[in-house]
Amino acid sequence: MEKKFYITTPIYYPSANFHIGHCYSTIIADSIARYKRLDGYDTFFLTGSDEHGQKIEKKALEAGVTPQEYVDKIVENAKDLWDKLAITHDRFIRTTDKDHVEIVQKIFKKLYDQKDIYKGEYKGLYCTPCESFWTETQAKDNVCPDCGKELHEVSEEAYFLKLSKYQQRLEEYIKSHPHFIKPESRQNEMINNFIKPGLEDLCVSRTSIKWGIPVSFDEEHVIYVWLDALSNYITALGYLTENDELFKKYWPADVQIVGKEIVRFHTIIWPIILMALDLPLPKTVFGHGWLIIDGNKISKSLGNYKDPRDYIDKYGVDAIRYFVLREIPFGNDGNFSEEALISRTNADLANTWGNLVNRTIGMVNKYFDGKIENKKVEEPLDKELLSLINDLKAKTDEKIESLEISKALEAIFDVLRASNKYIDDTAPWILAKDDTKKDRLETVLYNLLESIRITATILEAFMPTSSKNVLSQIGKTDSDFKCLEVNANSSFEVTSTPSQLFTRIEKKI
Ligand code: ME8
Repeated sequence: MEKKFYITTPIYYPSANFHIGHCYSTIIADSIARYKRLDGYDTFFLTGSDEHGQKIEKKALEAGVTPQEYVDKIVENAKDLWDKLAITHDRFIRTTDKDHVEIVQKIFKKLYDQKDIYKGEYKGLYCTPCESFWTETQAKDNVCPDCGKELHEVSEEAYFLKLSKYQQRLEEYIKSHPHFIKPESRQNEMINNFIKPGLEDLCVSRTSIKWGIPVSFDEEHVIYVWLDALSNYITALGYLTENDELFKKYWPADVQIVGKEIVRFHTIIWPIILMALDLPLPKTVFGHGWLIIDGNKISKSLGNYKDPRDYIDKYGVDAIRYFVLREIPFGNDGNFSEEALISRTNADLANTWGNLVNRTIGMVNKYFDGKIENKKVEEPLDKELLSLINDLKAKTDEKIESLEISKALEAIFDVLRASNKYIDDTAPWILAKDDTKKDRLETVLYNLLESIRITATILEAFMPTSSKNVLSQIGKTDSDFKCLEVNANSSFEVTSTPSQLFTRIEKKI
């Protein structure tokens, strides 16, 4: 059977330009998608924008443009940002896309016809910035549990989705599918804090908002954003249309990446929508932690951030990708600071990876005019390095599977560090002084080039630009995941004009 893989990011609100927090989720998803593609999976990677709702309506009004004009501009900016970050999504879905709008209307009608959606009266507390409704038990002191802003009471005719009907089935599902919610700590949080206290039916339409998808059979109502937004993961694949090959091929999603504050929507409302539609649930919803600046979440409402392009221009795209992937451990929050970014770039990218590539290519040019093959004059100390290299792909596979990307990178950098140590231990400059050691010297450099080839091939998923540069400097243009063991019988011709991969950055910000 063909190996397939479907990964998604949240679709972000284009209420303001995207910031480094949005980049973080998208870089994680992109790196996993790239890794899977390189590993032979037929992969679909979806990202996009969640364009409807009151918040966008208000922003557009303030800016004196229509909501559509407002979001068009931000989406254009977002697409440029994803280009600059080397993001390889297969589709950028917008909730204003015609196909999405039509399918959401069909989903709503289907759920209404089968009585999972019914008409009632909504009374409750609403947070405008988060576009979330809260119950009195959830919202203490009349403030939003997510953003801390004041809630207002609203009352209007509305349609509701019967969450309560699926409550027990959902709880059983979560308990019997330990990979559904990751990290595991969030499973208990969902069950104990949200499901066990009882699920109230969810309001899925509003009459007070105009900027949204109209309910096809009751046009006073527009579909309330979470039903509209969550459906993107299946509308993007042509669910309920004649062109549903992508849906048949890729659904259910393998990994849905979301920030921890929206795990609740993705592991309660979303699975219930899917259950009601009689569709399988995503295999894993991964709730990652937040990037923090000076103790606060980087956020549009706090405005505590720079345009991510400023960092990309200053430090390079791969340094940014590496930093966010390496610095933030599985599921935890991580601090985003330029100082930490500079330390990581200097220690790992310039001093470890760049240095290894530069020293090795320099020696291959100096001692062998740029061309070498394996002379197989082995010594016991080679074994340790070679087995570390040969075990690497199995380790990174395991860490990608468990979504511990920072550990996958750690394993790759262990090999790079061991390779630098191998240079110090074998001292090629001493071997070069002895003519009888020429074949040993060539074997040492061959082993180093194999280490560089294999690590750069895997690193292409995370730092595509620099990895391709390394591979081309050592005369290998194909990054082939099928050849990730040391090849005893190959040869290399390295560039005679090596360029530095990463330069050390002075700590002046
Ligand atoms: O919630 N650190 O959109 P949104 C890490 N439209 N990740 C962050 C972050 C930070 N400081 N700030 C934002 C929405 N993110 C909805 C989603 S999905 C059907 C609808 C990332 O623009 C993280 O992935 O508020 C978070 O969940 C998402 O951006 C929120 O983006």
